[in-house]
Amino acid sequence: MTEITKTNANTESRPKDDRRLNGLNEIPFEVLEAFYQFEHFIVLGHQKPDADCATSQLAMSMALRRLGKSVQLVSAGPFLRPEIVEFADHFHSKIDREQIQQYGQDRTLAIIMDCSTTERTYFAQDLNDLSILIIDHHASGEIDGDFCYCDPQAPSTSMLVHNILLQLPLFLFQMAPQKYDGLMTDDLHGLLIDRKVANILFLGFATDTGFFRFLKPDNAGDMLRMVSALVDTKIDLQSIYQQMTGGKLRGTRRMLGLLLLRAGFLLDGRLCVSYGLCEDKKFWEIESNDSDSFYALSLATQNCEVILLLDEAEEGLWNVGFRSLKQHDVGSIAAQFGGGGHKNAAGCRIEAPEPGRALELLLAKLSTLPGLSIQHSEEVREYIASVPKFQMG
Ligand SMILES: [Mn+2]
Repeated sequence: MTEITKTNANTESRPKDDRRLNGLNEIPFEVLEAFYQFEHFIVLGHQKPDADCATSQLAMSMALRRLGKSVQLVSAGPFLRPEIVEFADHFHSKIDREQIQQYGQDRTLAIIMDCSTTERTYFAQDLNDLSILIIDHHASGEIDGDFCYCDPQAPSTSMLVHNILLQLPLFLFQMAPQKYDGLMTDDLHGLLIDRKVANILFLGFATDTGFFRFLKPDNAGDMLRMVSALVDTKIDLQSIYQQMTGGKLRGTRRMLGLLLLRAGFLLDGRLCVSYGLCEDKKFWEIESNDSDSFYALSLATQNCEVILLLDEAEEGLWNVGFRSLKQHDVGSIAAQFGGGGHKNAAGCRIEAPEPGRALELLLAKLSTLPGLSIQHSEEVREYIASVPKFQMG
């Protein structure tokens, strides 16, 4: 049996697959090859996984196991969001070093998904001696991988996984026809992507695109054509929507009311600012705010274009969420505070003794965005001054 050469396997002998994704970057040959060469995979994502991260990890692990690979599916958690709670049991909270020894470091690949640094997985020190593949769709931040399939045009990491799962069977078959004989069917799409995997991938896609609405005009058509194949497996879109949006604790509804009551609609309502404190969460007995609903309701407000939500993580430490419409690049603001995200959705953490001070720092930076001259606005100063250290009762 002759070995398939790189050029040969990569292009010429690859039959045209009509469903192959067009609106995304080509998967680098070395990335596909890595799935062929490595035997043991540690599938990681960022801490505090969202649905895109968790589903990408899960779908990738399921596919690799179907291909006869050994997989450690690992997450630092916590699985706080209701839409991914049901996945938590599939994940280990630690990397099993013994298994790595058993397979050998040179046959082990760590896949880091939905972020681009080992740091964000919480397992950086365990990964020093391993080869690393990054699969991510975020633009900001450096990339520390030996292999990388990163594409900022992709609406979700799950979409990149979807693309890999589409192309992998044929690639593996071409690399080793005898070993992967069973992979050749007419329906390449159905091989690794059955209804169960389709459900999982679609949830990741749906959450990161806000059920399609964050898709970019440039490649929305391609993306929708691609997920149509997931929908063809007869997944139930209404239950996925309910999984994505439902199941929230009643306390989060009260807290949402509080965030809306506290919101300042500044600069003719173009900028919406609000904040939540640790003691609020304690009072309403919730672990986290339903910030997504706050963003959706605020962006639905007349004139509103930019949102800043401050959420106290612990004494003196604040999680900051930004959302924006149109040209406002809040990702660049978050990046200046060491955070990340996209142009219209981003986050960071800052230290400040009280919310008013945190807002001052953040608004000063937001003021550098074209069309948001906040710095000299009297109403913004007034709003900041009005932000108390809120006391319940
Ligand atoms: Mn994502």
